[in-house]
Amino acid sequence: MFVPLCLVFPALTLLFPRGHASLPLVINTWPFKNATAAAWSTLQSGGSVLDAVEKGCARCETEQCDGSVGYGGSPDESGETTLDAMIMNGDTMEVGAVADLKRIKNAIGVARAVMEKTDHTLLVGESASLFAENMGFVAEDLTTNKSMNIFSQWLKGNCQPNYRKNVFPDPSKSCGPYKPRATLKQNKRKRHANTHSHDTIGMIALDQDGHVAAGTSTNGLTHKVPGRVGDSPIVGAGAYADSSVGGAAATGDGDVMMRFLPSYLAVELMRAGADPSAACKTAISRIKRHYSDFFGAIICANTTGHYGAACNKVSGFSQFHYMVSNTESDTPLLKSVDCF
Ligand code: SD4
Repeated sequence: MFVPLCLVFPALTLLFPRGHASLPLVINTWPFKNATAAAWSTLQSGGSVLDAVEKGCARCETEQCDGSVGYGGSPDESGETTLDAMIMNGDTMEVGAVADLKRIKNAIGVARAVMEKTDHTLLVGESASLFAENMGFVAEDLTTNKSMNIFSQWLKGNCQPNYRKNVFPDPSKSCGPYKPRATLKQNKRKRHANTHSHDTIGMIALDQDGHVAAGTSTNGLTHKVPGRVGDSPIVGAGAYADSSVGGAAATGDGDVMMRFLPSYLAVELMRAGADPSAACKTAISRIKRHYSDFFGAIICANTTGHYGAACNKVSGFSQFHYMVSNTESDTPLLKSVDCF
C-alpha cells in the first residue's frame, strides 16, 4: 500500500510545504518573458539580486512592455508620460524610488541611484528628473506617436474616461479645466483602472545565499491627473523585500491598492508562517473587503524558493499570468493563477 511520505514524516510537509522550489529564483508580474530572462541571466553571470531586478525591469522599460512600462505609454491628462519605479534591498532594507519622473526613460535605474547616491528613499517630479540628469541619465521626450494618438483620441472623446469627481463641468461628460463643486456626490463612478489600462512590471529576485531584492517600474494609469503617483514606487505597496522572509510585488489599481500596503502585508504573513500563495491571497482579500471590484494581483516568494500569486476576479480578469525562472527550466516559465 502506498503511504504518502508526508504522512509518515509530517515534518517534511513543513520543510517542503507544496510543490518544487529551488534557488535562485526570479519571478515577475505579467508574461514579460524577456524581462525575466534578463534578470535570470544577470544572476547567472554573477550579478546581485539588485542587479537582476534592475536589469529585468529595465528590459521592460526599453521594450515598453504592454505599453504600460517605460516611455510612450499611459499619457496623462496633459498628454505626458511620467514614470514611477522603486527598488528594495532585502538585506539592508534600503529603498530607492522615483515618482512622477519626467523625460528619463530608465526609471528603475534612477530609483537605484536614489538608493545608492543619496540617503533618501523617494524623489518626485521635476526634481527627480534633475537629479537623474545630474547622475548622468539622458533627458529625452517620452512621448511617441502612439501616446500622442491615445491622447488626441481621448481629447476628441470629451476626455473620457478620467479620474475626476465632485467637480464641474461634469467630468463624466466634459473635459476640464475643472472647478470644485461645493456638494459631494455619493454615487460612485465606475473605476477605470482595469486590465486593459495597465500592466506594471513587479519583480522579485532571490539568490542561492538567500539575498532578496524586489522592484517595480510603470508609467501608471492612462489619463491620470498630472502629478498622480501610484502604488509602484511606494514601499510595501508596489513591492517589498526582506531577506529573512522573501518578497512580494503588486500590480493593478494602485490608487486603491496602496491604501492596504499589500506587498508589506504579504511579506509579514510569510514571516508568520503563511506559504506564498496563502500570503498573496490574504493580501488580496484584505483589499476586496472594501473594494470588491478592484483590479489587482500580487506575486509572493519566500527564501526557500517557493512562490505563489493571487488576483481579484473581476469582469475581464479571471486569470493572472506571471513569469518564473529557476533551476527547474532553461527558459522562463509562464505561470497562471485563477483569480478569486
Ligand atoms: C499604478 N499599479 O500606477 C500601477 C499600475 C499597474 O498593472 O500596476 N498596472 O497604479
